[in-house]
Amino acid sequence: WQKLNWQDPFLLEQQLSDEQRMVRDSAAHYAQSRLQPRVQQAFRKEHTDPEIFREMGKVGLLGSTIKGYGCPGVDYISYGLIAREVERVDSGYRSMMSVQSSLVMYPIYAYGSDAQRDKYLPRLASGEWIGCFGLTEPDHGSDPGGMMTRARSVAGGYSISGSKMWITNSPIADVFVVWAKTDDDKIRGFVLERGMEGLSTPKIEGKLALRTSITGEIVMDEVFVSDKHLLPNVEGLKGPFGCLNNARYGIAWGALGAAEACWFAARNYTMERQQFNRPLAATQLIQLKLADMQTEISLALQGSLRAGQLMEAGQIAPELISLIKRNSCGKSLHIARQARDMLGGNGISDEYPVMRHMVNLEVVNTYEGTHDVHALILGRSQTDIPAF
Ligand code: TGC
Ligand code: FAD
Repeated sequence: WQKLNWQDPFLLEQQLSDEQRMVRDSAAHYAQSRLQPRVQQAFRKEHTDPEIFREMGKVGLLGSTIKGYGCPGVDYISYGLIAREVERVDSGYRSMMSVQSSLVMYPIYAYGSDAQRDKYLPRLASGEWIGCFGLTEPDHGSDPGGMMTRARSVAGGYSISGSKMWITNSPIADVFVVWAKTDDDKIRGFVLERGMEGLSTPKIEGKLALRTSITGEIVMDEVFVSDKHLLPNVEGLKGPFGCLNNARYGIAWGALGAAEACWFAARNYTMERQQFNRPLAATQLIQLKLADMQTEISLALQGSLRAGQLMEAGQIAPELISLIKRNSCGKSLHIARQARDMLGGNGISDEYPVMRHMVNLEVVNTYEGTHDVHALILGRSQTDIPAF
């Protein structure tokens, strides 16, 4: 019998290839050396540093699964490992990266023309340009099929009017992947650019979570775009959902990085903190919580790894992505709340990462499909009855 590696009970490390470990180590080095030192002040001051995109571009973290166009072309397990390392520092930084990679570069790569790929992908890969993804609207979040944004056919192109709400990166974005209904009522994707007449991107103020990542609206008042700005190779909701599959998969890994940070912080704290003349970690209730954290995180990592293998093999069902996204987010949020409690009064201070992770995970549990919407997706797959 082996002694249990308590931090890695399933020996995930052994299941990775040399290349995956190398990608993970390089992301971990970047996250710990460049992001960790900034995060406390960035969250406190609600500051998003656009330079982070340039830095991530240099390290190969943007559009990392894309082959060509200045992207490294790593596999999906490596993409998950990157998300985990970045989100170990802060969910906001992972948000910035995953929107750029999965929700902006991926649709241009998968649905765009050659000219669109050549124009946008290299600059998005280097972080010279920042991208955002506009699907959610003020009155249509969980039901994007009801969107009101319209792209009316006009001479030479389209006139787009409508507004998108809760859009990661929008106030600092150069490139906007926006979904709108055309005259035939079909949902189509468009690539808009900063500076187009009628386009504005007000920042959403007063966010109590994800404060390192700027969020805004995209307001479009008869924005004219030529035909060259239409993504030619997809129509219908499967366009945006195809992008969301990749992003949700990354979140399943990423949220676990935040959960691990909370677990380790809670363990270290309770090993040191003495009450009633012994460490808190010597009490049964604390050990129960540590055991639950270890169990949920290690099982969820193993599930995410298997999902990554299925992604690579082209055998994954979107519902499995719902399952791991929902599980990782819900469990990570619970772990963060428990860790916050275990740190007592110190748990609410930003000297420790747990409360920041906790409030961030409230967002991660909501965006890219809420916890309950993913339950309904899974319910539909078992019963064939849509209960939305
Ligand atoms: P439904 O009838 O289910 O589907 C319509 C069409 O879409 C296809 N489809 C998918 N295709 C690929 N992948 C998927 N996961 C797909 N899910 C559906 C489907 O086959 C169908 O195609 P077709 O050809 O037959 O037309 O559509 P519905 O309107 O009933 O959908 C219901 C529901 C709940 C599944 C869906 O609307 C949903 O997932 N809602 C959640 C919305 C959401 O996730 N929004 C995310 C916004 S982006 C974001 O949050 C970014 S945050 C990023 C960050 O900062 O990190
Ligand atoms: P609603 O859909 O109004 O849901 C409210 C509640 O009702 C939830 O609990 C939900 O589970 C529940 N509910 C909804 N429908 C049902 C039902 N049929 N049955 C039972 N319960 C139901 N969107 C983008 O397009 N791009 C982005 O970059 C982006 N970034 C974001 C960043 C942040 C910080 C946040 C907070 C959100 C972001 N979003 C983005 C939007 C996000 O995807 C939506 O907030 C999310 O999909 C939920 O939509 P909603 O907020 O309108 O909530």
